[in-house]
Amino acid sequence: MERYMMDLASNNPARVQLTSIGKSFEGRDIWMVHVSPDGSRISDSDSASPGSVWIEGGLHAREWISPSSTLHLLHERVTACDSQCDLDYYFVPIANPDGYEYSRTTDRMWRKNRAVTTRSDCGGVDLNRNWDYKFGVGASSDPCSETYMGPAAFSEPETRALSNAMSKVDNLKLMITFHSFGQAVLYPWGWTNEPIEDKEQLVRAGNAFADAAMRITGKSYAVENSAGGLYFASGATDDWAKKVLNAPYSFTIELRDSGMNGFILDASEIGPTAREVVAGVSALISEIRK
Ligand code: 0X9
Ligand code: ZN
Repeated sequence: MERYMMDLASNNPARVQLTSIGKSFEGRDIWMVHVSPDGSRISDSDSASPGSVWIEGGLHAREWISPSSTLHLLHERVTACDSQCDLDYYFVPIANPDGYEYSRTTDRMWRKNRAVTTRSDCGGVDLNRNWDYKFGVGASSDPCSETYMGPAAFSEPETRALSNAMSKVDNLKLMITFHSFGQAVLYPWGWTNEPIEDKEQLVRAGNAFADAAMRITGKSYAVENSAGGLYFASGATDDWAKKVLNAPYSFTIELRDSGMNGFILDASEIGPTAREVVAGVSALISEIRK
């Protein structure tokens, strides 16, 4: 995956830039790929793009379909430039590289990062409970829990790197973090059941993703509020991007599940899931540009 990102950057020097936004707990690079607008699409070369899109993948270690689909989407955005390549795209396909590696080598069902905690027998912080907005609501303070929020908001190098880089993005219009499983487009809030004020436009954009996915593969995605549709959970990427960065559109998209164990998909699902994501994101962006 790293080699793919490096090759993409070196083969497309005018549009693709690869940067390490920081190191993980164990010292791995966290890579961000910036895809700039295609120059030919912008009439005035001095003018800024109409907006930026941030795509996060792999925050949870065992959700392998997330980095995979994120890379497919990245590939499509670079190689199949269409009416949407006047935007700036920022991709972090493997937001939790230590966890991903640990899931590959040691414990397939690992979720968190690989931080050493106060408990020698229980490591790891749930990076989707560690963001600095409503930290601690609907999360666990027990290091042995799968949803351990960590000792403090942004205690983890991964969430610090991600939030620092996301904060520097100009004119952030859309944030999507890909997770699995459950086939759902989740919109804020995750920390409260109070309906969000711009619910209508979030649902409209979410429906555009779901309708496109249905058209392309027949799979159904529910469009629902994080807290109501799923469960209370705070300190996640979506609520932070919406509240702190004021990104008008912020979603957690839960990708495919399968019959046996939703996290462990058959390899034959990789291609179709990626096609759903590519069609879904493209439809979602078209909808929000209206
Ligand atoms: O619980 C989570 O972190 C996400 N589900 S997962 O099965 N991939 O772990 C959902 C997060 C939804 N967003 C918020 N609750 N803010
Ligand atoms: Zn997840």
